[in-house]
Amino acid sequence: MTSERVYIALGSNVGDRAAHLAHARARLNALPRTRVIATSRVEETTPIGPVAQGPYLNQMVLVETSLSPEELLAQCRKIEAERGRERRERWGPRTLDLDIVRYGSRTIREPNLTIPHPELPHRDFWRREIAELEAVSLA
Ligand code: PH2
Ligand code: MG
Ligand code: MG
Repeated sequence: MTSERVYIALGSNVGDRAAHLAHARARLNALPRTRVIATSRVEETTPIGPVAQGPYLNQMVLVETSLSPEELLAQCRKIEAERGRERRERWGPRTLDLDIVRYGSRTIREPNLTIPHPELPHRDFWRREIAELEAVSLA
């Protein structure tokens, strides 16, 4: 069974933000055929996009998994739901967001999943956090 290195971005700007991120890290590490290899530092970031909302805590997590992209996406949605995530307006405030940013070297263009994540070129903090994790995993 081959596993892939997958970068998952965590974000939260509602409620106990640090607790939501901690829940996501623990749940990702407990998924079948999956383990968390490294985590970036947590950063507080200014909200991006058209909706007025509070600041985010963001963090990048590097996992190794043999779940398929679709299986992993379904698990991420489940973890979001556990923290009361509601899908209302696009780009609006959220208790917990898990975005699959990179999945090995794969390119995926499905209606519900685009990899690499289309926002990657526009989010300096994601690129900074990935660079941090690449440094760790080469050490
Ligand atoms: N996520 C959004 C919308 N805006 N802004 C920041 N700073 N961080 C995010 O993770 C974020 C955002 C939609 O997913
Ligand atoms: Mg997002
Ligand atoms: Mg999302």
